[in-house]
Amino acid sequence: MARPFTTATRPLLGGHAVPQPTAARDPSLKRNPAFARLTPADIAHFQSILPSASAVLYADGAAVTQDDLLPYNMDWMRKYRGQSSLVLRPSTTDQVSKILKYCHARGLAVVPQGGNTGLVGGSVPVFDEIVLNLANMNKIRSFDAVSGVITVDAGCILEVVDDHLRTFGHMMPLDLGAKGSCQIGGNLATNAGGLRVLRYGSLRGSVLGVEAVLPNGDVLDTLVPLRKDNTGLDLKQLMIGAEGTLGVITAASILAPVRPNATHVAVVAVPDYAGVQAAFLNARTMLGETLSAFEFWDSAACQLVDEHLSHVRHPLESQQPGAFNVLVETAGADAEHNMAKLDAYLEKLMDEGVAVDGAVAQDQAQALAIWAVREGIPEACSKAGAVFKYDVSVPVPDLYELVEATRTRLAELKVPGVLSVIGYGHVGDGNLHLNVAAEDYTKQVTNALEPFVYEWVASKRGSISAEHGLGLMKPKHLHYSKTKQAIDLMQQIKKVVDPKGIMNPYKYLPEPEH
Ligand code: FAD
Ligand code: 2HG
Ligand code: ZN
Repeated sequence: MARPFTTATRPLLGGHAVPQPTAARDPSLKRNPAFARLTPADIAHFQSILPSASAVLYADGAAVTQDDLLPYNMDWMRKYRGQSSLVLRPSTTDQVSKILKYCHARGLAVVPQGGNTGLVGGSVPVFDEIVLNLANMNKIRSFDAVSGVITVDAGCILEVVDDHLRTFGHMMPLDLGAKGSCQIGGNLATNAGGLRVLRYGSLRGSVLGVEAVLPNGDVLDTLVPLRKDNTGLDLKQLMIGAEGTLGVITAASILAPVRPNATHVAVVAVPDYAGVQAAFLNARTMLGETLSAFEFWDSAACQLVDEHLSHVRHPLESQQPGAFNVLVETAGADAEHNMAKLDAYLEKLMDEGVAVDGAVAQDQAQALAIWAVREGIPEACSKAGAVFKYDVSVPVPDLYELVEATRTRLAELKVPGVLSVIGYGHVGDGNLHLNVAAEDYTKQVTNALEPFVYEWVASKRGSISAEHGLGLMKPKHLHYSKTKQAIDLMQQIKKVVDPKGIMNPYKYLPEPEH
């Protein structure tokens, strides 16, 4: 089922003002003096590796200005802004290899960048790091219908790959609201979760092989299309979820499941969070193997969608304050069987008073309209204001408590400028998105939320990053989810793979203690 992409394609300079550079707003960030600064000889060298004029964007103030590079320096949320004056856009693995070999020798820092839809500040520079943008590496290398394995360049857009697979009756095992902009390399680098984890599991399990360029320019080729391979450490897993700190992913082989030919979508209104849990429990038992997505959002999220997305209409008229909506999707081979199951499920929810309202999509257009509400929430929220995003894993029964506790805290502290606190997400995976929309990214709001949110999550033994990663936002909070031993080991691995620390610096891990 194709879903409309409405979110990450908004015009970059519409809406809120361009933020101050990240480093100007956070004086604790210091440029690493060990990194070299760009010289005219560097630019000439990069031009010799990338002969196409549009592949080397250097802000010399004449042909290319710093403003021209804003889309590469600023993130989707308009929260983080770097000050790079050089963007490189290679088309081949060999070019990436030559670029990194040179950067390694010179001590030039590099930020790999995919679709720049990341939500933790990982995809843009902090200071003057070179942006290595993968958009020109966009070839689908092969698809084998027998094994279902697709091999693609890292810069392929997720939706393009999914559409390609559709023609063979297959699909990507992952889907997210940013599918029209995010790239496979970015998906792997963040180990993206999204809307299909409930059915197809973590992306880690679907990736059979990765081709990556290491920080010294060596190419690590693990692109084998094998489902089973127990020959030593599984090095591709090091690259998945490393957020560009251990190298640049240039290609991947992914197991693409057969696309189910019958998909049904329903939206149900429940009066409280207990209702969300009851609906989920019933979905698991009654829908069994046909259940393919289970998402939820609160009435405050509904309100933001109503207010800010004129093209999206909620299918359920009555949206009581304090109530919740759940989206249930089933997918399988037998349309009649699946529909009968979904009908029985919805009937039970209504009979038992779990649900107070509901609608089942009668056709593809209606199914897309229901998904548009869910997928439109991040965009609606960002139109409301500056958004503080927390992406956490906690046991399902405790999940919504965090939203309530956050509302209470912000009200008690009388924090100025807070516009809305909303909760939504992949409840079937125990993954909550807590979004706080505010007038601006102020210290007062940040200090009210952090470390409060992280402490709350740690008290439940949850994760402070369920699916978005760590980026620039979370390294100093990593200890809430990982032990000292685990962080030490990660730092040691980083040192071995990237001894000069040129790959995506200032991010992902805290600075090692000396
Ligand atoms: P970027 O944002 O460009 O980069 C993300 C990180 O990966 C950076 O650290 C970057 O350095 C690194 N990177 C990028 N490409 C490479 C590469 N080739 N090699 C090495 N490192 C690389 N995320 C979810 O998990 N689930 C969701 O449901 C979800 N929904 C979203 C909805 C919206 C509207 C938006 C804006 C974002 C959403 N995201 C979601 C977050 C984001 O889209 C994902 O994290 C996505 O996987 C990032 O891909 P990208 O190509 O945009 O990567
Ligand atoms: C989603 O599930 C994404 O919609 C984005 O992961 C969540 O913006 C967010 O907080
Ligand atoms: Zn999500």
